[in-house]
This record gives sequence, C-alpha cells and structure tokens, in this order.
Amino acid sequence: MQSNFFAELAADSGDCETLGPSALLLRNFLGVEADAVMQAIENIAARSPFRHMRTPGGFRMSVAMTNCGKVGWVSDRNGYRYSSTDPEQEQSWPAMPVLFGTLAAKAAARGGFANFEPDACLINRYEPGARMTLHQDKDELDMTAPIVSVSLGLPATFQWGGASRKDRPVRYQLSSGDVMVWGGPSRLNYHGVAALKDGTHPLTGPFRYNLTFRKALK
Ligand code: MD3
Ligand code: FE
Repeated sequence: MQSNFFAELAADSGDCETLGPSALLLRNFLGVEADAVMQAIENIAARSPFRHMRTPGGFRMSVAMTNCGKVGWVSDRNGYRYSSTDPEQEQSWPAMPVLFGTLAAKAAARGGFANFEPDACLINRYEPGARMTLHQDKDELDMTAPIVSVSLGLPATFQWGGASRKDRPVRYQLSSGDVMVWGGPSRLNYHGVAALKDGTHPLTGPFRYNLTFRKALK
C-alpha cells in the first residue's frame, strides 16, 4: 500500500511515532479542540449515560461506556455486538458530532487512510483502578478501515501486544490529547490498558476518557 509507505516516512517527524505497520501514535494531536471534545462527551452522556456493561460471563466491566453514531458497541449475557439502539434507553444512540467525524478523518489521513467515515464511536470512561484486559477488536464488519483512538484526561499505560495473546505487550504512556491510528496488519493486534492510577485532571477531574472511532458496518 503506497499510502502507508508515505505515512511511515511522515511518522519520523517529532510528534508522530510509528508503533508498527500502520499503527501510529500522534502525541497531543488534539490541542485546543480537547475542551470541545469534553463538552461533546457530556452532551452525549446526558442522553445515553455511562454504564458498566456485563461481560458474556456475567462480570461487571470496570470501564464505564457509552456510544454515539449509527451503531454502538454493547456487551451483555448474550455476547458482544453492535446495536443501533441504546438498550438502557430503548432509543437510538446520540448522533456522532461533526467535530468527532472531522477529527477522526484528519487523524486517519495522517495514518495513510483516506476518507475514513466512522459509523460508531465507543466512549470509555476509566476511574481509578479501572482497566481493560488484553483483547482484540473483531466485532466490526469492515476490517479494511482503521480504528482511531483519542485519549482525554488522566494518563494511562497502554499495552500493545501482537497478533497472538502470548506476544509480550509493549507499554506506552498515553496523555490527554494523544491520538492513535491502527489499521492494516495491526488492526487485529491484542491490546489493553493497565489499571488507572488516582489523580485529578483539569479537563476531566478523576477520570480518563477514551474514544474509539470505528467502521462497524459494511
Ligand atoms: C490496537 N480501548 O475500546 S484505545 C477499546 O484506551 C480499547 O480505552 C483502549 O481497546 C482504551 O476496544 C485502547 C487504542 C486501540 C484501539 C483499538 C485497537 C488500540 C488498538 C485495535 C487494534 C489494535
Ligand atoms: Fe480494543
């Protein structure tokens, strides 16, 4: 893919690290837009509040979640899937704010993925102690599209593994405003987030938020 060849050349410049094939970390990509992103999260949560979903095995997830977009990721006793309705509210998820779509497309383009149009945005809220164990994101129907992730608020340790669960993860510190783009050969890599440490952030108080933009539908 020629576009990704150029993306990796560009990745050598200061604020952009290459983590692997088609996996980029854009440090402080957000800048002044962070305030508006936080405001948009609050608007979304006013209609579809953060909730602790259950795993198919019945465990309560430590990360609280909500969604915006055409479909949202849900988990319950019946499994993981994308749903066009918020099961708690019995109505559609809040629309994806124009700002979100624009940011995600801009970041994806930096990673060599032109015309990224996410139809789902999962919003994770971490409180101290909350974590995400190593997993793959494989519920999306379009695996040719990347996933774009935006970190906001308290810092976290991101664990980036390989194609196999046994591959020892590499750790990266993620700060507010950092954006990652994952696609191509890295799209199905295992990844997770270590337990969040206590703290207070001027933008988010006691929380870390992470937005992941996805193309869940065909
Ligand atoms: C690498 N979220 O919601 S985002 C998730 O910080 C999730 O909340 C984490 O993993 C968080 O599923 C990590 C970075 C990320 C997202 C998707 C990926 C890394 C990825 C897909 C493939 C490989
Ligand atoms: Fe994930």
